Amino acid sequence: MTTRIIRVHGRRIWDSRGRPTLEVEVTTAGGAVGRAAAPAGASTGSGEAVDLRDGGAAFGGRDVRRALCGIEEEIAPALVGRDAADQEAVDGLLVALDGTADRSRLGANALVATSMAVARAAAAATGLPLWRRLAGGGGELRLPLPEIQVFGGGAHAGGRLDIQDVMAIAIGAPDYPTALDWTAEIHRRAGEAMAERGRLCGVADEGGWWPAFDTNEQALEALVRAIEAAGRVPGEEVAIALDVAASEFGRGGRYRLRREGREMDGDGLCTLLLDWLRRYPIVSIEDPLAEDDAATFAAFTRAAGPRVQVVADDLAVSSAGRVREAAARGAGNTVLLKPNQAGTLSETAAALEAARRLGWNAIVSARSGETEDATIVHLAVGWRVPQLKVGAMMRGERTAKWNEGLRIAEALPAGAALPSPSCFPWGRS
Ligand code: 2PG
Ligand code: MG
Repeated sequence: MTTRIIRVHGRRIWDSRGRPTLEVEVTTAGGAVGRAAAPAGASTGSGEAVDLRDGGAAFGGRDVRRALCGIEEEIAPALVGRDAADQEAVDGLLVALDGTADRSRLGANALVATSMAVARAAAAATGLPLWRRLAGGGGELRLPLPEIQVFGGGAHAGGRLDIQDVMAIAIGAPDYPTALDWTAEIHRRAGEAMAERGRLCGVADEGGWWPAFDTNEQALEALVRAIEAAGRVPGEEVAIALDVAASEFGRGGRYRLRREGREMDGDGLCTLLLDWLRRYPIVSIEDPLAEDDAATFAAFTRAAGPRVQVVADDLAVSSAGRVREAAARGAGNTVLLKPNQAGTLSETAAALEAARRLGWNAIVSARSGETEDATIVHLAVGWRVPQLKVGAMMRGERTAKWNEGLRIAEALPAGAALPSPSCFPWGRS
């Protein structure tokens, strides 16, 4: 059997925040090698699978030597001899081996790198790119619509904005390369305008500009101006997506907008966001309320209406069970899928499946701490997820993903075509 695993090798490498992370290489009997690396979040949901980090003084306690030992001493011996082509069995074994509910014994970082490396090895062994192997039969494959960061904030930019991601979605772009072209120009224009006003501090964790705004709303105004300066029509060709990441500044129903020196309850935050929805071309809002405020999250989802994409990240943490709970409450209509929140690919796929059954949409997402690993692009294409969130078109760990999409486009029967507008809440009549 060419897909039999004969070697699992862990390696300590570096992520885009200059922190240690894990890479795993899986070799099969046929000589195929699959490699994948673990990303790391900064604004993590409390229900996420947990990384194993060393603690202590070095690298802020974030070293991964213990997790690396787990790969070499426990995961490798358990996986050797198993079939890389049976992803569910491999992932089930990883979960059982870890033995904890939150994956903290071996670490979600060890598990996700191994799980993705096994998938890549199985694809390599059968001579297929991963996206094609994941797709199996079924319908047409398209590249995902990019959700691209222009301004960073929150935990990714020292709290310079309260909201975390101010992003552009090229909803009117005819294809994937054009979506990148339009957004790159918007990103450039936004940076230029900020520099002219002396409001540019640098680049945030995901490659968006690290801005000096006085209010959160100034970021929305600046993005609309950048869209226009790039020659695009706001709301028709390019719209705004936000990740409010409200769990970062809200707890127990109170929300503190430090940038603006004001505090409000959940209803107050809803009112603020609904006002933005009326006045700016926003089509998507992620984590509008905190993870401990599901009732207000649901109230916001109802008030925003069916044409606005309301994305559950911290609330659903790529977990099938939590997607079901959120949907039962009416909190959100779209799930953000980050494999390391779940721990393994099979669990991430289960969250996608749960979302689909409930009529929810999905977005595959990178983390704020990334590597050059581009596996998530293959997941988005192969799993037919219509959107991808990776950060900006700057910083190598981000371009690694956007550029992988350009490569995949050359092999897709539909070329660089994007999903039909009817795949998205804002495109439905
Ligand atoms: C998010 C991600 C990406 P992090 O909140 O959606 O923007 O950030 O990886 O820090 O959780
Ligand atoms: Mg988020």
